[in-house]
Amino acid sequence: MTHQPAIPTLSANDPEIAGLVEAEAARQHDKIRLIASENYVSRAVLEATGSVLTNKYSEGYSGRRYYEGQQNVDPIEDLAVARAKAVFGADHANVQPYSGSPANLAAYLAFARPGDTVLGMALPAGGHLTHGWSVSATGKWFDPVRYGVRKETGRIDLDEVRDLAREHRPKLIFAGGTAIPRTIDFPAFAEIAREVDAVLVADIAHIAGLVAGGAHPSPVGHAQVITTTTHKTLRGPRGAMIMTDAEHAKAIDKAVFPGLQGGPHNHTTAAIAVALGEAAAPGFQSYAHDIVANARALAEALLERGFDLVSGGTDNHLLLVDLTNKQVGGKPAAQALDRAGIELNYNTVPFDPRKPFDPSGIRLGTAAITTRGLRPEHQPRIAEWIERTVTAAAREDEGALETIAAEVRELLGAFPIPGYVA
Ligand code: DSN
Repeated sequence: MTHQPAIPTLSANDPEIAGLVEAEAARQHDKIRLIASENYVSRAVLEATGSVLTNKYSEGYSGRRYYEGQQNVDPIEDLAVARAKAVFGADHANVQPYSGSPANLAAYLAFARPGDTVLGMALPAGGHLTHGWSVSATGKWFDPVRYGVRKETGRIDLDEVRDLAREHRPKLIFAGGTAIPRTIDFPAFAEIAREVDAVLVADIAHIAGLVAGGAHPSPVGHAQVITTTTHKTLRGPRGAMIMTDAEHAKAIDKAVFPGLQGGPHNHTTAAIAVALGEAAAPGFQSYAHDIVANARALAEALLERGFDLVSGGTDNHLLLVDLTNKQVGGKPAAQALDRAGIELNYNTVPFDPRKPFDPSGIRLGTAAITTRGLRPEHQPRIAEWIERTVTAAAREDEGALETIAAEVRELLGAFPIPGYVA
């Protein structure tokens, strides 16, 4: 039972860290991983991430660096950029942001000034911290206005978005978030942004793989700026990219470097290129559609068991469950599910009466289990385990959780993961 690629030198030189890496590989093998922002990357992506490229400094852009020795890094970054443009059909791509939050900050630096108004989705409604939430620098240094979802439907209220945009004339409008189970209407957001002369930033971190695989409409041609992490449904390394139309390219490049960052992480750039190569290969389109099919099947199975899904279901990889009717909070449920071998996170639900650190909901996503090969026919079993666990959690029945964890491990034994040989 070992991590793949194998880590013999690490094991010899630093057994303490190696032991924890091995334990993490086993943990990722033994759990049904339903955290909506996670996945299993390929072994090729793992190899690129662990390569000697981590040794190199490359401040600047290809052909315009501040350090010598870029004979290999330049073509790697060129490939990553070309593949991003091809996969998404974008005019321009910057693959250097360290992760999603810095990518979003680049949009602020490029197109707004401190104190300017920005319009984003409220965090408790499904937005992201960097869309202007109060505790984020974006909420402290800018003047944020927030939209939410309709109480009756759990869906984005585009009338509210339009009204707020007309009233506040934001410099930036963010479309996208971290807990949105439904299709995002990019053309409608674009129309609103055009009307008030705002730059539309589509944050597709969660759905990038679905967009790449044709399982969610693309924001290209609607949003001038598209930010994304590379490690969620897109199934690449921890990192991010920004795509733009031709007009907004230069400002974004200047904002990323030298505006916000120094040297790009070249090992990550290479791994992004590898992941984008995989996203362009035959098979990725089916993967993207399979993620959605699994999410729909899981939603149906949970609804049949009386779970209350925000918006009543899902169009993408993500489900948000309000556990109020199950008499258990999101946090104790998530902790019990983890002990039962089902890993997810507690989450606020729209209009949540409870506190963010102890909210009413749990968030689930199907990107990782789909990579692993689980199919719609497995989803009723997962829903059954979730129900049994939630019931056991309400009764504080630890024995029931151990039984479920053993059943989970038995099923998963037939579904290998790329980073581990059992
Ligand atoms: N942490 C990411 C997520 O889980 O959605 C957002 O930053």
